Amino acid sequence: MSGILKANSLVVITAMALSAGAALADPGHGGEAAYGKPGDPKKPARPVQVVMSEKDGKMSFIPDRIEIRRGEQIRFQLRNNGELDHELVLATLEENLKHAVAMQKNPDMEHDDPNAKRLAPKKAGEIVWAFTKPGEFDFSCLIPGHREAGMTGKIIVK
Ligand SMILES: [Cu+2]
Repeated sequence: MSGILKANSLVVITAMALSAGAALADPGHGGEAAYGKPGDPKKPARPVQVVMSEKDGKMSFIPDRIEIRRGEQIRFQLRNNGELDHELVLATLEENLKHAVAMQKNPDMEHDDPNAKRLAPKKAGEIVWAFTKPGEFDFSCLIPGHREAGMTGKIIVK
């Protein structure tokens, strides 16, 4: 009995520690995330076009793999060619997986963060992001069911 209680409180403590870590990494709070920081629109940026769409029950980003040099600033030019709303959320894989669980509970959660953009069908938008650190990062559509249907991609910063 006490063993079970102990296990439960450990889970709670771990969850609290994880959410504290996410808050620190959140670029919306002025800090720099593991995957970089909001771009400076006055500085040069390499344009990268990303198209969102769905077809035959599959959803995708094209391309779904983007290579970037460390220190490069990217202007993601997003276009939703589908019939549904889509979004691109840039983060670490861990953050996006955790965020996806939060979205399942609150599907209408809106993102007003510099690392995310939600687009209605046939709309275009931009994210300008500075990739200051090397690593492999994730971009996904976190609208429930979309990541599972294929809307995810990888960013490699070298
Ligand atoms: Cu989507």
